[in-house]
Amino acid sequence: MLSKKMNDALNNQANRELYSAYLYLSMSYYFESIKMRGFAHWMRLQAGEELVHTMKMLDYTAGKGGRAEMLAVEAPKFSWDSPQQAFQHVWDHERAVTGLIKALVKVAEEESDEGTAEFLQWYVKEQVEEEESSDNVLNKVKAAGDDRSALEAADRLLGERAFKFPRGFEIFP
Ligand code: OFO
Repeated sequence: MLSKKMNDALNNQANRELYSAYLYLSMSYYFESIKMRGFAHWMRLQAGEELVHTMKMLDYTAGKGGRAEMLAVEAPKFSWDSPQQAFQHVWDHERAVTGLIKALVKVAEEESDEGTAEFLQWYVKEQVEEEESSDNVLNKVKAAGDDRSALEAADRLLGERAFKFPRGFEIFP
């Protein structure tokens, strides 16, 4: 059984994961609007991953006798000045999320909830991957700079991304 403090903290983090999905969808439609369809595709898949992160956390909460609660989702930013600014935002955002996950692990430890601390290790590892992939993409976009044909090449490359459910979890088992 989860403590109330742990239950609330998990619901708050699930809300932040859903916000991440919302943010990346917003970026996806921003890229659609500037006709960079590969970047839009990459962001759409990223939003899908965030939805998986959200539901995995809510499922865990409910499965441990807690109550999964849908909290209000903040509206994300609507537009960016350039692809580089958007991908910089992704990188900054993912680093901030890593901080939130670490804080959540701390709550589990303070609550002497070893099961939740262990469950959260999945997110700790996932964040390492999220930071790596966003850093990678940011570097590609930075290298392209203002060169339109280099940006279009990066756009095509990111457009090849395929959706993979994150390790060991599918939304619809
Ligand atoms: Fe859920 O990893 Fe990004 O935010």
